[in-house]
Amino acid sequence: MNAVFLDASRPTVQHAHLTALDRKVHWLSAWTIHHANHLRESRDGLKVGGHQASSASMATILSALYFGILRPQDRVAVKPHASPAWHAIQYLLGRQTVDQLQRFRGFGGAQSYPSRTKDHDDVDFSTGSVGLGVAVTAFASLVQDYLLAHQRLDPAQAGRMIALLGDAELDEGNIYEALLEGAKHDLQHCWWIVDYNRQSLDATTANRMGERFTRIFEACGWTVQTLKYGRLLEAAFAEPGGTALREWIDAIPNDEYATLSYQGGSAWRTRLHRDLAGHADALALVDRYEDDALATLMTNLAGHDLALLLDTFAATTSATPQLFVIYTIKGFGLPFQGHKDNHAGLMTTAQMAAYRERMGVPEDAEWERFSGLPHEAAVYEAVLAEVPFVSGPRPGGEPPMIDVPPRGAFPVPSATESTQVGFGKILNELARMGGALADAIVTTSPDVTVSTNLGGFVNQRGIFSRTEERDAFRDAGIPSPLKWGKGPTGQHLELGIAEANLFTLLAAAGLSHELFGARLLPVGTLYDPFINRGLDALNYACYQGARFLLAATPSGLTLGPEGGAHQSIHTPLIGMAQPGLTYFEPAYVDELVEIMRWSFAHLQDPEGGAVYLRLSTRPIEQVPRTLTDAQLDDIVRGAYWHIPPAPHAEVAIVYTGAIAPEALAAYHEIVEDTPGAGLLAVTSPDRLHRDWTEAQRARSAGHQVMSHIELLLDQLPRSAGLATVIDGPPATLGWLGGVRGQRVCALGIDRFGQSGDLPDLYREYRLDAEAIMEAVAEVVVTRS
Ligand SMILES: Cc1ncc(C[n+]2csc(CCOP(=O)(O)OP(=O)(O)O)c2C)c(N)n1
Ligand SMILES: [Mg+2]
Repeated sequence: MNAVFLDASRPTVQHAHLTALDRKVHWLSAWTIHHANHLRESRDGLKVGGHQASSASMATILSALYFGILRPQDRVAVKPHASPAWHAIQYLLGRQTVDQLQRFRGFGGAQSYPSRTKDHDDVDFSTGSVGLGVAVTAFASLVQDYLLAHQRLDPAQAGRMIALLGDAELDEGNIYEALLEGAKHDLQHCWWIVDYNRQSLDATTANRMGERFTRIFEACGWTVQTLKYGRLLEAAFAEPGGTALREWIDAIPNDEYATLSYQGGSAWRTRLHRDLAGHADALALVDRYEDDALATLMTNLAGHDLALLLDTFAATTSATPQLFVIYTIKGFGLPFQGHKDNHAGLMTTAQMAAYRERMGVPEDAEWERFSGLPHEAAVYEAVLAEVPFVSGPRPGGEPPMIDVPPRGAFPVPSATESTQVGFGKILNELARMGGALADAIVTTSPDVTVSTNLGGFVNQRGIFSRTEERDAFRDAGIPSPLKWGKGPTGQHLELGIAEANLFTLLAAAGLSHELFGARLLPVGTLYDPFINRGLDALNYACYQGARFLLAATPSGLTLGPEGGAHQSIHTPLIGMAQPGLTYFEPAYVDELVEIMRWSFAHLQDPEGGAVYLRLSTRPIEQVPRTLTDAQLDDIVRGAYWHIPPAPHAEVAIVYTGAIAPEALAAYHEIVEDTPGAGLLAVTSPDRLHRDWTEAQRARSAGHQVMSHIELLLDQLPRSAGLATVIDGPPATLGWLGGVRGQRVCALGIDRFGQSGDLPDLYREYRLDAEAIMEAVAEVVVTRS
């Protein structure tokens, strides 16, 4: 699995060249940030920022990986605030332009934190919200195992999934959720490399966690490699007096070590003389070093020793997941190294000039790739050309689109059905039909597979596990509607109850085509209220452009007896507000069929994205009808006239989702008094709203376009009112009044729910036909 780059016959020459390149990484990352803050014109007075200390802390670890260890198929999530160091490496490798570095944190330039979608160089995983980049590597590894087992990935193209993280990042709970899930799935080929500088954003971190991290990871089956000291220090420890020196440095608290690292040589000497007063050998050893050399020795931690890192990584060939805890100093080599306040610290112009001198970079050659290095550029070009990471193409790409079966291939719903049951039947039918689409689907759920109706699909396609596991109940002849056997051909990934893991897995699986060159169509289910539980991970998946279908069910007050803890309220607004995710909430199963057909195409469209279906367990009477092509088109565009208005209509009732029967009942009540009223079905408030704002933008750019909702509402007189209703926030549909300046009364949920049956709940929360009629009266009667 490991390509060892270092040529054993010439290790010192190779090391020297790589050390020189590593120096350049340190320099360029500090300079890029300096340029953005001190040299580029500022038009708004805002601090630009960037993290010189965090980059310096990790630069050598990055250099070791990218210049010596990684192969094209390895994928890395980089500690967000080390992005300047990462971009510097890409620049040295010829994969990033100087223009991008010069525009770091500027519009159109290299992003503050590595971004798959916005950066121009080849970011594997976006990072920024700490913890998520770590977890996604575990799930990417699981997806890789899935593809290997399904023979959709050439084993020679399998890589290591690597996360580079800060030590304070280890406080993020989602890391441990991923750790537990990884253990269940026998995670492999995953490395998490901790930049153990013992500093967070605010301060130096506590001493007490070090050992515990080791125990936690080992308990989950990981190998923990702790790299503490560099080779200079190790050599000193081997000298007479070295043992006492080691014991001293082992015992010193983090904050005191950091303080001395900041203060430098004479402070080290004073302190060592005080603490090692009885150890003549040790003091003799210490006094062999001048102040600067003593500071270098005492800060010679493993994370700053390139050769040690190269050797350690190259020697790690096991498939077992690895946690590397690598001691470093935050701000290493910079004037604020070790200072507890250095997280956002920026070198002053004078400090930067001194640093430039120290790094041997000539003035006006700050951006040159190899300026100030001992050899001419051709030497380093030759070294870089041999780097295994650039030895071949990276896997991934845009696999061919998979056709979606025609509408007629899907089941006809029963007379009375819920969208959740309809969803299960559609997937079940897809599994039964077979073909490329069914084979590309991978379902997943955080322990709600059965209760979200994925059972039919799972029964047919099986649960994934790298090894065969039999279903003991089935073997014992105990009747159950669900087969729970597992094996390498299974297409369902069963997760424990941790919704963040669901979204992180959907992020990884939803990027399978780009990461591994194999297209998957991930379908995840969960209870709608628990979207909140994994919201940052959902946002993270969307930010990376991951493609997945999320079915959230049950939703809303309509859940009834389950009560307020399970009744989702504000998820429609999440669906509308979340970029990269298109939210639908159909009422009828024939609508759902079309929306799912559209979704499977949208997941594969280069301009597409992820989809969120907000579904319900409420069985509702279906409308016996054959939808026309125009109606089908309207359904996926977000709305259609369930009952079109007459030209003189005074009002329209607008509804979304499982509340449709109440809207219909109210409609039939009011239509006598307000003849010609319309009934508008909104299947996607999100698409409708987005289309409207896009049309406004297009018009301001001089294009004559009308949005779908404008065209629909154009069929109503401008004086007609709108009574809107959704089992969700009233604001989801309330904006419709603004489209053509119509009076609106928006019904919905804006208080916590509670247990009850639907008549009681709909009455209490004003979702019943009576409330809708009252809303109609409001907009009709008060019309001036
Ligand atoms: C979820 C989240 N919370 C807070 C932050 C703000 N933040 C960025 S870096 C950081 C501390 C990082 O410390 P550490 O992980 O040890 O990294 P170091 O800079 O020391 O290498 C914090 C709190 C964030 N990016 N993401
Ligand atoms: Mg830290």
